[in-house]
Amino acid sequence: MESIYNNIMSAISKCERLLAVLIDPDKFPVENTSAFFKKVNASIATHIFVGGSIVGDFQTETLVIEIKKYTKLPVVLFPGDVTQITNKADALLFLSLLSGRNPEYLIGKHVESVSKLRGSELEIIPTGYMLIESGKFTAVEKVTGTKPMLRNQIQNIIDTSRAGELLGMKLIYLEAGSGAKFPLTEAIIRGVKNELNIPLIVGGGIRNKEQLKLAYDVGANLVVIGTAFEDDESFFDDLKKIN
Ligand code: 1GP
Repeated sequence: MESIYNNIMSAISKCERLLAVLIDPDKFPVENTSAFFKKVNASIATHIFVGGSIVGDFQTETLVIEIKKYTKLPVVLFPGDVTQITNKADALLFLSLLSGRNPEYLIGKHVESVSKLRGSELEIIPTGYMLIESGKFTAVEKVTGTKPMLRNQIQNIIDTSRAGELLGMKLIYLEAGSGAKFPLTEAIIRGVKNELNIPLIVGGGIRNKEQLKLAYDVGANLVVIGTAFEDDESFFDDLKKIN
């Protein structure tokens, strides 16, 4: 497979809007994969992200193997833990939790993962991950023991994302948290995008076409949606490809 990161860059240069369907191995019934991917493949989705905050050993690998049977879309790991890394996927978001100050999620888990990544063909994409408060206590906060950034402290959010870029990260993932009550505000997305020279991923709490369009219009290059598809697969019908 061609470089997923290069494909993202090339899509952005053509002003294409990218959409990742997030699948949490802990919540997704593997036996639904075939039916679910009929809908995914007919939709405007461009990427599959796989990961979750709390996932049992081998659940991710089993699911990735199954997903690969039903789609040609790139499968990108979005791991909540080292145990979720599998060579069966195409790429790995190598996440640093820039919004928090827990060294385990800034460098500790990364060191732990190296023995697993040695010799692996996974494309590794260093990604600055930033959790912004969304009116709900999230699994990320619970697992990482960190607090999200305050949504009214926009300059701090902008400066943090820019620091991630200066550290050499290739993507910034701005996150309201899975199942967030409300998605990130226009001001946050726009402010961060204006300062960044690397692609911007936005996710959390996006449940309809209007919110999706707004996220793109104000600067998201790639939007991630999970819960809306988990709750109601008919959302894929709204996002069908137009041939
Ligand atoms: C979570 O950004 C993703 O990490 C997707 O969030 O489940 O709310 O769509 P939702």
